[in-house]
Amino acid sequence: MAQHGTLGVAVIGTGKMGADHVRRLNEVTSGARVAAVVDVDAERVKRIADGIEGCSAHTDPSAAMAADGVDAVLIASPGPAHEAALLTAFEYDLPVLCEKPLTPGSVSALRVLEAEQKLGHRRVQVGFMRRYDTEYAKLKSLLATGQLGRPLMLHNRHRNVATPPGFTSAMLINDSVVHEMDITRWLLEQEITAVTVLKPTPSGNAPEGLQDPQFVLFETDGGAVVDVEINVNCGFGYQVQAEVVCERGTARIGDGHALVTNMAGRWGGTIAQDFVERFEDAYDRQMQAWVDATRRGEVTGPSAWDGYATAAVCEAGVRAQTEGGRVEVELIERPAFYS
Ligand code: NAD
Ligand code: ISE
Repeated sequence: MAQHGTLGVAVIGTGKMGADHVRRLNEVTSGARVAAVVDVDAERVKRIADGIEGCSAHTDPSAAMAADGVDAVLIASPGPAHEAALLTAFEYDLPVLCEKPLTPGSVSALRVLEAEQKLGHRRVQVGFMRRYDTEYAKLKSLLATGQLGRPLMLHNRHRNVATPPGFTSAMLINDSVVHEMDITRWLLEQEITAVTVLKPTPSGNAPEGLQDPQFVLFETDGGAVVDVEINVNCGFGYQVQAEVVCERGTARIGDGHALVTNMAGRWGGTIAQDFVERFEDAYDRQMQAWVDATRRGEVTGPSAWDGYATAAVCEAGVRAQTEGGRVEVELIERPAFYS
């Protein structure tokens, strides 16, 4: 470890998520410091590094990984840049927290799996932060007690206020529903075997040509059926809700009832406006867990296998969206390395 046993982190990509992770590492997380920052935007990365003591600025991920005091890597560049950054991190044998997606396709994800297995030890945690959300964690613990019986169905709602420019119909699956793919696999401890996508008439809020909302169905190898409303130009707020229907009861999270006010003959509360606000605690806990595990020499949390499995489900989802019908997920047998 670099200074006083703290973990020196190189942050690759300093846009919306990367900049927030830099702030988090500096101000919230204990036991870590930002030792290097990387971005293809040289001015931006210099501006960020200038505000952090002992932090170097780079436009090349490899130079950052070789920089003084770098012990670990956080990848927050766009998905298509992840594979190259991951393979470079493996060359330096550095632990990595990689924002979702691991890579944007199952073939590239398999290359990452193979390279990590060649190292002989796990290095990657994928940033499926919902696993660190208090409400999802409570739901998972409740299911594990068995009190409710076997899960039969899982209903999900995933709503964003509006999409950024350039957001495509496929991105509703690859960027947004990928979180429900991970959470379904994690909560139910089952693999997703098939995907069907239904397409209502697009909302008047959606940009021209965007298929929004979509209704996505998963089938699992444990016989559960899962639905996802993905609705990314709803206009009113950021909402992520989940309800598990089991043999002896149901359990639901995400209603946002943390603070309810009563005033002037009305009751109500506020709705978060984006993921940074809704999942702030989850991002914080994810980062602390990664730093703590890395300092212990361990790798925990969602693995490269989880990144590969969700990439395979995304591919089936995009095919179901464009070709119609039910599309089966093609998955390799899980290597013992990831059991
Ligand atoms: P962004 O466009 O705001 O930022 C990306 C940054 O990376 C930009 O500053 C860009 O200049 C830089 N960049 C581009 N190519 C690069 C390269 N090859 N090397 C280094 N830097 C490069 O994007 P974002 O919204 O911050 O998303 C970044 C990652 O975080 C994506 O993988 C995305 O899917 C993920 N993400 C996760 C969540 C979540 O809830 N977990 C939410 C949003 C985004
Ligand atoms: C974004 O990339 C995320 O990961 C958010 O968590 C999700 O809610 C959003 O829809 C995606 O675009």
